[in-house]
Amino acid sequence: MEQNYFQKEIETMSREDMKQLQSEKLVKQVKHVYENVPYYRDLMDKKGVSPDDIQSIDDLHKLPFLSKADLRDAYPYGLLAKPLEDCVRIQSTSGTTGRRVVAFYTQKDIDLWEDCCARAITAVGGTKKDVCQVAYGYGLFTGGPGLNGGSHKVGCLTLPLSSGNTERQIQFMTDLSATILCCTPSYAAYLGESLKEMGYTPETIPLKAGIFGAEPWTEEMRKSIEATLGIKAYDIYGLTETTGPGVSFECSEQTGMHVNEDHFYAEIINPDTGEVLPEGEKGELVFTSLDKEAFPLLRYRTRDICVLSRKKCSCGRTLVKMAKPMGRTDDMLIIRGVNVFPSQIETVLLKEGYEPNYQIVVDRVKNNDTFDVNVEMTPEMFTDKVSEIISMEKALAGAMKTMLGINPSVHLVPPKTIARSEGKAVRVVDKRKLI
Ligand code: DLL
Repeated sequence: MEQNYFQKEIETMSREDMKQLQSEKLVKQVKHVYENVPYYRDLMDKKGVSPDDIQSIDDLHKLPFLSKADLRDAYPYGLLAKPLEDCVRIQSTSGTTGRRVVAFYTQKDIDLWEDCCARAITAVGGTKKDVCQVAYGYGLFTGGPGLNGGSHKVGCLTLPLSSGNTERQIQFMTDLSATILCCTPSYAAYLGESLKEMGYTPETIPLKAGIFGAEPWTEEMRKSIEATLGIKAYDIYGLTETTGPGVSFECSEQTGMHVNEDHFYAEIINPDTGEVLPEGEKGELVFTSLDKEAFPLLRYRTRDICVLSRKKCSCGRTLVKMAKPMGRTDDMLIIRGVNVFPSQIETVLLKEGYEPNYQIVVDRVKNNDTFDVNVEMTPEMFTDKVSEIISMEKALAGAMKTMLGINPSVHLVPPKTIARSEGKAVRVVDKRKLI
């Protein structure tokens, strides 16, 4: 029978049935972890909680948290819950300092993960008639392999381009009439710019939808990508520690991402106290893998700041929704004592008519923070008249001051002088040594 990746019985399940399903899975999962992961067993013993104390999802709060520091301590095999001979794959996170995070998968874990990505592709209207261009990186990064697997499951013709080589991306996209594009939002914006320069208009670009994630992006950026490429742009979220992309995905309503909560239970906590917060309150997102076998993290602290909502969704799905992450508890910059999120800068730029091509440089000179924002002028606004540039810089700095509460030094630079990214954009250069 043909698989239908709108998994109606799960995705539209009643709240009570979902809670029942999650509870059954959690009870089993806690036993599995306690018996097979000495590292987590120690944490549970220290907290004085045993598998018998976990009878339903309502008992989840009794379990200890895991964080990136635990992953580093237990590196590489300390959190593995299955014998190595049952594992078929690893994936790893890109570029954090110190030890990398290595996640393990059994074949069943890969199937589960690819199912989640297939649900995401289906939610943007994808079917076996689509041509799906996967321009996330392949390899250790989860973006390429995850969406590639999801695209196969849906039955799309999959173009495994990986990231980079923009000329080749555009050639395949236009020659083979790709209809769905999967990549980071910053790379989607860059592809859009390149297509425009080559004379393509939104009407002549074959794409109809994009599945963009792996980094923060704003509503303004969504609108700008949608206009340039002539598509609907959907968000997708995930992290290596839980599987990769597809932990949550956007539907036709485009107002947040449905969490695949039959596999990943989401909580929002107060990052300072660990207290679980009620629906609708902003805090740190925490995930529990309910049925992963090899690397089943319980109460993993993502550091992403987020809000959950159970408001009725017009798409019919009942899966809880998470907002776009609003920053991270650990990428938040504190400049001259003020909290600054790069996404706030992006919002100002797009509102003021700039493209989201910018870089924040923070330094400390004589015990004072310096805060510089380099911003590309668009070709339309480009000028070499110093007086004009100075007044544009002043206006932009004023708009940023209004948003942030502190004054940056804005430096306008000619178009195309800030390095473009084929993966995650490097938005912040923090030269301060604060630790
Ligand atoms: O970025 C997995 C992924 C690949 C997601 C492709 C979506 C698409 P990591 O490299 O482990 O995994 O990074 C995970 O990236 O904790 C968030 O801070 C951030 N992130 C992921 N998706 C989004 C998104 C992949 N849609 C970390 N919006 C997460 C904002 C995101 N931030």
